[in-house]
Amino acid sequence: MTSQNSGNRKSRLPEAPATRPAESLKQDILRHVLYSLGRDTERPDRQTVFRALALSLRDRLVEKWIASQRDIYSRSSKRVYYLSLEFLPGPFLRENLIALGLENEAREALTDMGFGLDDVADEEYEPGLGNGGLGRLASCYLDSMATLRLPAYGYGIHYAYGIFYQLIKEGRQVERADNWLRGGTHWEFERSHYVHPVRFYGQVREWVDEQGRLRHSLENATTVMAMACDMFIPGHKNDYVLNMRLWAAKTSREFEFSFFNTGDYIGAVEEKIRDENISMVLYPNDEAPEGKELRLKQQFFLVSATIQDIVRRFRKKGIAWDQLPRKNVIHLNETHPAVAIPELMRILVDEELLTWEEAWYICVRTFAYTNHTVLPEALEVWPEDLFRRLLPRHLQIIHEINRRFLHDVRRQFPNDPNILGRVSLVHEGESRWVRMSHLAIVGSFSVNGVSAHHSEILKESVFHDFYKIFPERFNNKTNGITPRRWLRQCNPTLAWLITEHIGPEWLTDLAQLKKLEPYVNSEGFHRAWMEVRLRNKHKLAEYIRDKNGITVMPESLFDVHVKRFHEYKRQLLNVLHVIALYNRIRSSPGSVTVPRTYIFGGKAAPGYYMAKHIIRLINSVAYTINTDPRVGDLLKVVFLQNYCVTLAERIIPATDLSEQISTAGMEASGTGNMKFALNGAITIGTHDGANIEIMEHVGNENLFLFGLLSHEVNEMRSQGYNPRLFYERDSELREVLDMIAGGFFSPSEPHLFRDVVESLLNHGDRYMVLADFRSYVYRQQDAANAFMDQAAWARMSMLNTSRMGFFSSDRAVDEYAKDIWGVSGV
Ligand code: 9GP
Repeated sequence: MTSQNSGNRKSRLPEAPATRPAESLKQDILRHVLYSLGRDTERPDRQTVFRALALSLRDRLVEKWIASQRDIYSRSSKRVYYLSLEFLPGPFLRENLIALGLENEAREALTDMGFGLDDVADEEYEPGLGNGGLGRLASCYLDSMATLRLPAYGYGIHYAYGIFYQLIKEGRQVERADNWLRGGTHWEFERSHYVHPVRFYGQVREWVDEQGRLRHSLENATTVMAMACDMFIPGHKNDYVLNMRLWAAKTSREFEFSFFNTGDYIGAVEEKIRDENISMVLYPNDEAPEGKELRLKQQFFLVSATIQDIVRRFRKKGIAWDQLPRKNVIHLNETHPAVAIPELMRILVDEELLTWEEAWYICVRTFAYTNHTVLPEALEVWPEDLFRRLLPRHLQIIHEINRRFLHDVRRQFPNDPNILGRVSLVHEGESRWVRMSHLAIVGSFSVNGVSAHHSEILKESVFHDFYKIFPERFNNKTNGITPRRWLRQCNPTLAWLITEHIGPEWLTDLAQLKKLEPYVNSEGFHRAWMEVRLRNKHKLAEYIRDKNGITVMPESLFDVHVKRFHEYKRQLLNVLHVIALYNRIRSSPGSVTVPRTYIFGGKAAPGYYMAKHIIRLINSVAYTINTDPRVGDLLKVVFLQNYCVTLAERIIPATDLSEQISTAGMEASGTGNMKFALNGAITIGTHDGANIEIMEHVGNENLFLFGLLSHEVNEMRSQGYNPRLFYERDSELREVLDMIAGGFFSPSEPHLFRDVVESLLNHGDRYMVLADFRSYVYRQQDAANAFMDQAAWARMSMLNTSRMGFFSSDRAVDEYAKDIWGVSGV
């Protein structure tokens, strides 16, 4: 990442106070080069300039943050605390420059120093503190909360290692540690004085105090300190800045002293390392919790430090505890931070000596919970034994919550005794498990899904019993994405073209994009639109040539499937179709007329065998096709390694066809689908998650939906789905599967991919790949036909962009603010 390019000799030490913003920025950069980074201002390298620019922006951000905090204090506003085990902010530099309105000034300042803004921005290494959709959504929401001037705080973990760096070696995924901190942190402030003790393990002591009250306290606990690291999230050109506070684990001082005093120096250091491990690494599992003790520790670590912070701020107000929900709302992003519910109960009952009823009244009015998945394996549960060992008092509290809850349910449903087992917070069987989603629902006043379709599924099936018990709690908040990053920043020329025609208001009011519609019939606009898109494709083609050594035709249809690898996302269905096309090209040249470039990207959880195997299959298929001279430019297959926010920003603006092909009923929402459509890509997708709402907004004629509906998936399964029938009936499909199983793509290891085919034919094809294959092939043909008419394609592309206004995270966050949080902008 570092570069030795040095600037020209015009650089100088800080001079007299500058007046022009560009000049003032330049002086700040030089000051940081010298005084913060200790480098010679005459010849800073690019990395140094990047860091100095970041520090100069941080100066501006912190000033605005302090002013924003004062505003919140002076108005005594109700605050929103957004708790998430993951945030995936992506690189900050451009986003901050745009938000601060300093892009041109930075360009000028850097040019003056002999650097290009693009090159300097490329020096940034993004913090990968999330797995995918859930973490990226949290970051989009912080951006919108800042833009809407909400009194909000993001709380998460400062992992030393984020999501692993993915390499593709001989077609296989190889994981490398992601040391995102190796270049230092230029955006954050480490608050070594802001530490909270977090206590694990130990035993609960019960005792009676002088007033005759039964009290509980934790003895012999292990204490780890949580230290705050603050990063700033600016609103769009509104001088408002929010704080994302990430906790890093530090060993406690008493601990160090005790060991050093007894002379066990190495012991002290070992313990220190063990304690600090808590925030060492992000778990790389998306949609399938690993159930490891360290992960539960991480969850409690975040929760305990955050609740202490919230309580500290609340105490300063000196008002009664029952005012807590009037002044604060705590949002749980998934069940990961749900242990916040018993933690707040513990503080109120054990420390503040409120009665159980008083404390529960406060809790249930303070928490709100968003569910992001319906996959059974992703619904988080913890072995009760583990809970008892790690958080003994919290388990007691969960049992008490459960006892009272089941008591009420029994009264509400006297004729349905089985409901008790279904809704209990503790699953009782051979082994006992704490069900975190049940805890989150029972302890929150609001439970929402993330697309209309998903929220219906929650009510109708996954949480149907709870919906009967608490119908008023359930609601929908369809996800959204920030247009600042996902159009203005990643696709600056398209953004400029849009602004030129309809003005800049769309940046904070995405519905304004509708104003583009009159231009869809203008030939000049068409041409400009397609020119911008083609230029983006040229840039991506260059990147592919540099990174993968593959030459692709920018004029070909760029068909893109980038997201996490999971069987339900069905990258396998895509590759089956690629092979079918390949066979058509080989068997009847001339039958495939639209040249295509298939681009894949995404990480698989390191322990997820089948997902990794599918990555390998794609790379083997890519090798076979790309080296077959009969294919030529008609078909190219590319796997771009290490998909991340930075890479998404390159790929999305260059995409023609966006693959959103999950098994219906399994993708809660998706947000990639929104990013592509906003940038003018056409969706090929299933009736799933937010695809359905995208179809409602852009029009059925402007995207390609296919496949079974969720209720058809369920019906087919309950009637005994037999994937073999599809294999037997469909000769094209049969040929494709036989090639994979027979080693066509792995000649040196003929059995290599047999298990992929087995999973489809002999193990039930859980994700209904074969059932949807034929309708997918037809819709792909429709897409190819549509692409041949470039004018019609351009029209579809423009209509997609112009009708995506609803999918702004500003709209989504505004709905959260009004319907759930009860807060408004300051
Ligand atoms: O799988 C969902 C994805 O569909 C959704 O867009 C995203 C944000 O709401 O959350 C994902 N869920 C998870 O990552 C795990 O719950």
